[in-house]
Amino acid sequence: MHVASARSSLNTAIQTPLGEEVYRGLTGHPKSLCPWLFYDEKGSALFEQITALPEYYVTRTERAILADYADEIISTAADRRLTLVELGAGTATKTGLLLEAALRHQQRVTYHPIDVSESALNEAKLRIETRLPGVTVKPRVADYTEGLGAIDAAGQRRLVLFIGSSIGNFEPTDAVQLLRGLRQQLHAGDRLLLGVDRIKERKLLLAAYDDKAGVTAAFNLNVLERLNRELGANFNLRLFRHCARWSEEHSRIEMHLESLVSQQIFIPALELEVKLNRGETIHTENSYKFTPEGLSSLLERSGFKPSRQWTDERNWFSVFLATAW
Ligand code: AVJ
Repeated sequence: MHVASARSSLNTAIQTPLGEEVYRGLTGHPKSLCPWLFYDEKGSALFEQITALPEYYVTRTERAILADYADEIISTAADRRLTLVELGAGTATKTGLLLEAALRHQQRVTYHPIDVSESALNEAKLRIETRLPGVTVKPRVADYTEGLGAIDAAGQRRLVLFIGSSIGNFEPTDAVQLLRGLRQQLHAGDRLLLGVDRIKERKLLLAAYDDKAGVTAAFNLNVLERLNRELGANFNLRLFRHCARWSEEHSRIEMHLESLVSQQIFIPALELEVKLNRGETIHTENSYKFTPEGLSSLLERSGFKPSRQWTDERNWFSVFLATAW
């Protein structure tokens, strides 16, 4: 291969979001990779499996809260007719509960799911419009940090859903930035519904991120498989071990991939050599857990006034309704 063409293929790989992130993460100290890298086709399927695991209480607990309180949530939010917007909607399986409640409250609802995955959005539109006549779905392929202001709510009250504990993936300062950015695109009086996981017994948290069946381990290791496939890397998955840790100091679950030996990895598309010591880890995810006070303060610092909170009988998960002011 000519030097010139090697350069240009290198540049194209580094300039993709994937290449940029992998380069940044694996040349950093300590080594890390961003959680969004998990969600290729296989990773998304593994995440769906995680949500059904006995140890992973997160999804089913939030769903139970929405099932119990959807009508109350909607009537608290709806001082005017509502338009629903969802950030990182995915296939929007829990949203149906809120849409049904909204339909009991008003005859027609417009729902704007925003997600980076076009296929997930198409699936959601088809499923929801078939099952819930009265709901008009207007999907939007976008990163949820942008383009919310462009959504025409036709004078209705916007209810923005940011559920599924997605906020937990952000560093506290980034979470504030994200919510402030969101606030700027809303009008005073618009609503935010935030689903967050709560601090609980360490044993329960660790089990949720290190299940017996090994699905979370496979989910974590899949990121290396993705780098092998998409960047030509030569990670040997058997030389890494999934590990989940609870950091009391940061109130977060950390997921890491620990190198079992001293080894060198080559990533041709980035012309990058990565050296790992035995026991060194690649930090792949933070999942922050909250107290109601911590979350209220986060909302207040971001321009939202918390109005109500709903939780399950074990206080494992909370759904917060807040108002932009
Ligand atoms: C999708 C970010 C809510 O943090 O619980 C599940 C992702 N990682 N198991 C979470 C995840 C490992 C999940 N979120």
